[in-house]
Amino acid sequence: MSDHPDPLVEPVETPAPGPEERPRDSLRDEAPRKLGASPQDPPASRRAPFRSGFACFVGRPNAGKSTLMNALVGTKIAIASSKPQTTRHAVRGIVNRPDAQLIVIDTPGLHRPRTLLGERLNDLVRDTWSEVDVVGVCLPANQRIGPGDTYLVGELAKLTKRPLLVALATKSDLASPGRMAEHLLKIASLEDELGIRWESIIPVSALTDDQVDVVADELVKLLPEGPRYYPDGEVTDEPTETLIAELIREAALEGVRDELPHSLMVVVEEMGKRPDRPAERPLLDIYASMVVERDSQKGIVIGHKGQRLKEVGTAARAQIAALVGMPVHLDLRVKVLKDWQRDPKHLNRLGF
Ligand SMILES: Nc1nc2c(ncn2[C@@H]2O[C@H](COP(=O)(O)OP(=O)(O)OP(=O)(O)O)[C@@H](O)[C@H]2O)c(=O)[nH]1
Ligand SMILES: [Mg+2]
Repeated sequence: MSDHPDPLVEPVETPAPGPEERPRDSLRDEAPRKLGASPQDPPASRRAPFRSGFACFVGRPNAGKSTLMNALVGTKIAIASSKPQTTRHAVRGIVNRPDAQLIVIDTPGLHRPRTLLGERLNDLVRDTWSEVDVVGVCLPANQRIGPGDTYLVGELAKLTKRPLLVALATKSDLASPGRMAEHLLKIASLEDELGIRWESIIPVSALTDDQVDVVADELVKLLPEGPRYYPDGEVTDEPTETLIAELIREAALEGVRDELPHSLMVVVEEMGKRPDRPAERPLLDIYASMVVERDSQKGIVIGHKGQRLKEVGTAARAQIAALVGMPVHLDLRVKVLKDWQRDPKHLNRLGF
């Protein structure tokens, strides 16, 4: 990774901890400490208590978790695709409101692991559960509740320090009213079946923006009183390099299938503003590698006469330019890292 200053992230002053702080735990400790009320906030006498805290979305792969987080935050922070297991790390999106700051953690879909990467992703999901105030369980309305879902909710039920649970019937635009009613009843019946309690059950469509505000209100209502953990206006603490690598991976996922989506990984090797450019015509140089596991996959990713690689580069470049707010020169290479998903050394080095 480069050490160029991150163009998206403003440096945050971290004041010394005050006496009235909440008990420490790791998520709250990692968040930059802030910052009291901002000048635009109404005076304390007219203010409802400020709420803040952490929620995570869980659900099987492809349930719509990342799309819902993006809709709540109002910015694309996590990539989404029709391929299962698109998300590979815990991505934080920050919802800033006058009355609250909600930090949403989007985790990978819980699944039956077939590789060491899969096992590590599942561990990451479980680690997150114990650290959040609320868990939003995403149960897509276009699919029946299956063994994967009951397993997941059953695991949540076993936690000793159990977070509050909200059921989200995602992709509501894909279900008829009759089908939705049946789905909601089935979700409600999980309470007795698995010994849990839903704080609420909410149908939502991130795609058509139906009830996304209701989800935000409900999650905020369940947060404790607390300070802003991140400066107002900040939407994520993901490093820009990571966001860029993810946008390239999203573009590369388009049109590949079978094992290849799982084998694909993107690393930004270096990036920086091109020197000697006039201030009004900046250009960001990005050198990135698409990593695959086998030589045969390399050929597919590059495509006939490099056509696929070119298409991926063009699609990613447009998204990245929108993200960083300046034109981008993207140098995209393809590398083979044999069986990286199963190799602890590779995984450690890649940050899994
Ligand atoms: N019709 C419809 N499609 C949706 C909605 N939300 C998500 N999708 C689609 O469902 C697919 C999966 O969405 P993601 O947000 O990537 O799902 P995910 O749960 O994050 O998946 P993983 O990261 O693989 O666990 C994508 O093709 C989305 O466009 C929705 O509200 N309505
Ligand atoms: Mg996802």
